[in-house]
Amino acid sequence: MEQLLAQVAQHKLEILAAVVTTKDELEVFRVKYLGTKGLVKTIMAEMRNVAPEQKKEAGALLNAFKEFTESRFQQLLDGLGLQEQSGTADTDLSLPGYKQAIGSRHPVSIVHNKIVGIFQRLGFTVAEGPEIEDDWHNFTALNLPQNHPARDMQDTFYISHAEEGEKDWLLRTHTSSVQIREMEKGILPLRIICPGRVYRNETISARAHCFFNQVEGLYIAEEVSFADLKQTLYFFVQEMFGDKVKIRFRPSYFPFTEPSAEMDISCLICGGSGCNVCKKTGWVEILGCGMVHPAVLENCKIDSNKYTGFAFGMGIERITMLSYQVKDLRLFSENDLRFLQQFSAAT
Ligand code: 2NM
Repeated sequence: MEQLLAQVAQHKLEILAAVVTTKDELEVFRVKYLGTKGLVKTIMAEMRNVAPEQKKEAGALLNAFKEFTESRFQQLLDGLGLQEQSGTADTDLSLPGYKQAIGSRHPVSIVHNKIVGIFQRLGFTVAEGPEIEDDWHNFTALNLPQNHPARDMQDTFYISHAEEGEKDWLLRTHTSSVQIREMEKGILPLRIICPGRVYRNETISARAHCFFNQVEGLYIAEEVSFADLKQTLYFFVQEMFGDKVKIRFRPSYFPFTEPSAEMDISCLICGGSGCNVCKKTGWVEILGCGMVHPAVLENCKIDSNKYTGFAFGMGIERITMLSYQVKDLRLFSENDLRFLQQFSAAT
């Protein structure tokens, strides 16, 4: 019995250490241990030599050994199966690899960069400022005193209501507030563009959103004229939309400019013959502009007898819609990949 125990232990080690890498090697293992003349059968035959009072114990030992060997066989078989799945012979090395998804630039970002690039070539520098503003920089300094009816033109998101002696905080409704901050610095001449997100309390639709992006421009120096404004904007339009595009100015009103105008370009879609985009007029509005109101200059401690300036403002989403024929503004903020992936990653 002692001898039998030692033998079984020895064989178990051997079986555990067995390695097979092919079906043939596995067959050799099977014949050697589990075949009709295999080790398990041979050692089972040893039962004959075991004393009767030890038969029960020996039987259990040998049955366990048989099960152990069978399960090791199964283990080796499973191992071969796995190897076959990852086997080299069936691997097609010419298959393309997994594609890494690369992000694309947002269309508003592409157009933003293009607009900024054009004005930078004219000598404008980019100025930025806070999105949370006070009443002075967003309204009062821009010639919209308290209770001025023009304040109703912009539905404002207020984020606090001023207690005695405190400020009213709001989300800027235009980036003109940044231009006020720049003018207040008192460094002249000034030639800046202010791109950035602005907020208005509007019902969201295909044509309006409660936040969007603007680029506003400002040029202040001695003897800046409306002719300078026109030529600057004409250059911008040609660079942006091509040299076949025409422009026209219509008189308008903004409290911060006098005179004020709105600028149209000839319709990019129909070339002026009339379509849905231009509502059959042949023209589409793209920006507002004017000569900076003397009161605005004085609010920023700039001598309005010495300095004059022009300013303009446009919505980046609007220019993007015209450039790419996007018909619904909501697409810009919904992050639908089917929309976003249509734009190139490069620019
Ligand atoms: C517009 C239209 C016309 C404008 C005016 C100023 C400032 F600060 F100089 F007074 N910044 N931007 C302006 C003028 C903006 O947007 C449609």
